[in-house]
Amino acid sequence: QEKKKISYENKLEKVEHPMAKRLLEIAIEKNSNLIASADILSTRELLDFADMVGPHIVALKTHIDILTDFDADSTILPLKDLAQKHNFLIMEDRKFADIGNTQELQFSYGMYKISNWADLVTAQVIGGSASLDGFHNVGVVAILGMSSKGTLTDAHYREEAMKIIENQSNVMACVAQNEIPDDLILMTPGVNLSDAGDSKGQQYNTPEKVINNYHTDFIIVGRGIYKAENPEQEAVKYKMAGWEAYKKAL
Ligand code: 5FU
Repeated sequence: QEKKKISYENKLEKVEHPMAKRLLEIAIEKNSNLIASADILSTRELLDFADMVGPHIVALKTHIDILTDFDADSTILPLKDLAQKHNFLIMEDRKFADIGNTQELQFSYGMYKISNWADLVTAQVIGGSASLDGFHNVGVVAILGMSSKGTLTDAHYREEAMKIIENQSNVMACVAQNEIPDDLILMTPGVNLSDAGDSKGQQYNTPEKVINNYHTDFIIVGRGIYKAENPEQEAVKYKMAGWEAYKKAL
């Protein structure tokens, strides 16, 4: 008999990080396992997008450094208001990949001051265990495996990376393209219902495939939603596809 996926309710009992608990509670409340990646270049469009898809997502994933008009007051304050209005978390996909001291500076200083507003941040584990220690009051989402063609995150890398991740109390989730232990949250990007990839190495799977095959907890969808003619309608479509696949995998 095939192994069943663990439910969000059961995972809620296993996780310890407060941000992990919040994320799972939101999933249960909204019947959604959708994280929208808002790879959008202007504040106005980012905010409009967040307001549109907000009711359907558990988290909005940002690449804050691609905004051409970032401003703490006009970008972050309204974004935080929308996160509260629609009950989603803000996940900054910074993919930190340096020594601990530098990462701490990048996390709290410069123009973005990520530590002031992000609920979750992504980090590579390439710098080793101690490099992750400085992320306080945030949920760290560790990159275990990447979706791009030719990635160096092969089985050996992932095995070593997983040792770091499992012993790091501020890590609450992994980004990966494979199944992971039940006490961590799994997020999977590279999800699209109509494309197989792009011309720059991205590789796509359907929500059903990543939930069925990897038992992923959360699908991360970028262009599939924000490039659609009607992003709200498309967000609903991905949310329903993700939730149906989740229920079937239980
Ligand atoms: F860690 C990863 C990864 O392995 N693949 C990714 O695609 C992160 N991503 C991010 O998810 C990437 O930086 C984009 O922000 C997003 C995927 O966007 P897409 O438009 O759905 O391809």
